[in-house]
Amino acid sequence: MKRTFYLYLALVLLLVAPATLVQTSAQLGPGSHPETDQCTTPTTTVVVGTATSGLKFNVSEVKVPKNACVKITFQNVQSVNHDFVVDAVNGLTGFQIPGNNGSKYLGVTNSINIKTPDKDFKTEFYCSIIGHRAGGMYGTFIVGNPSSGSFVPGFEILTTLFAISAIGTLVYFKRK
Ligand SMILES: [Cu+2]
Repeated sequence: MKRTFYLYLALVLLLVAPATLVQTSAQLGPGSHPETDQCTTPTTTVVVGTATSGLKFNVSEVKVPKNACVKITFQNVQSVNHDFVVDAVNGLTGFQIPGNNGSKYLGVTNSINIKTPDKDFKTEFYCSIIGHRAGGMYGTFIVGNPSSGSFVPGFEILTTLFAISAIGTLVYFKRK
């Protein structure tokens, strides 16, 4: 019976430990992520831009297929510097598309090809110019179809279930 308890404990630690590592992404500013192409033959093209004014993109969601080469084009339609950034996560290489061409901002369009991992998940895209993300310049970057793949929520449910069963086991052994 003691063995079962330690097995539970090991399982709980295995599942809870990664969940406690809260994903933090510091605002590193322009130039902190690679701007190079990750693949050469894109099968999908996604176009995203800034809103016509304010600290906003023109979309709140960007959806890309998983396990694919995707061309992402970013258009800056403001005379303020902006960029399009996604941090490295789940096998996706972090990248940055600048919204400037030297000191020119208005009407600047840049593209990069990214290679998406074979995983369904959601993360965040944002503008890395200081203060812009905090001011609301971010959105959801969706790879694949997380609702049908549901890796992250499933993981959280499992963690919760194991945590509950671990507490139950602890109470059971305390009473013995
Ligand atoms: Cu910005």
